[in-house]
Amino acid sequence: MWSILTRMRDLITEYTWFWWSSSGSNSNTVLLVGLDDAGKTTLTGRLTQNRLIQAAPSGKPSNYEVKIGSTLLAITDVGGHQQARRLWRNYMFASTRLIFVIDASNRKRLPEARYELLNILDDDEIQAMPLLILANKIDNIDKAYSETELRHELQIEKYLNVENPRIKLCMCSFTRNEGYTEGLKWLIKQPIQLNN
Ligand code: G3D
Ligand code: MG
Repeated sequence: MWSILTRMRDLITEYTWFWWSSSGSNSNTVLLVGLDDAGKTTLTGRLTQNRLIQAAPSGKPSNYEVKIGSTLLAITDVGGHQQARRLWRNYMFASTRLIFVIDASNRKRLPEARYELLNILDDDEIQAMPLLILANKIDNIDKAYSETELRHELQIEKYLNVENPRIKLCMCSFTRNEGYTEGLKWLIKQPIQLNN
């Protein structure tokens, strides 16, 4: 009985959070990064139309506008292939918040994802930017890392074990529409520096 109530509460949260008001700036630029195939396009489909969209072949950066309460997010997806990754840093300077999507079920590519993530976290010039890590595809239950394993594998414990962490890790599944709303709510509430 309790699990049914919990599931109902989760469902209501997942489908109504768009209308919740938020504190913070009225306009925010969010850069969406992560390796190719992590689920970035799937997330933008969820956020803009709340449905699964067919991923277009990687190419030009894509821009999306998402209204969350009183907060308008301008989300840019630059792509995740090697060539696109070189652009991430340039786009970061025009952004106020970051989302890093990881395929939590792809153990083979975890070192590659960790390398790119730590590059961002250790970059002195973007230290102040809040960063949400969305560990996607946890519906692949046989392969997906647990949250504890992932914190360890990504070597992000030191960034999380502080009083006011600038990063947050959320375990989620975009196809199941689960697990990412709490992270987005956290992200838009973080104080931002406009002149990063
Ligand atoms: P990208 O934009 O980061 O490159 P995409 O990634 O959004 O194009 O997603 C890559 C593949 O992962 C897609 O599969 C997509 O359906 C799948 N995917 C996205 N989110 C999830 C999820 O939560 N769970 C699972 N199991 N798969 C997911 P295809 O087959 O179309 O390439
Ligand atoms: Mg894509």
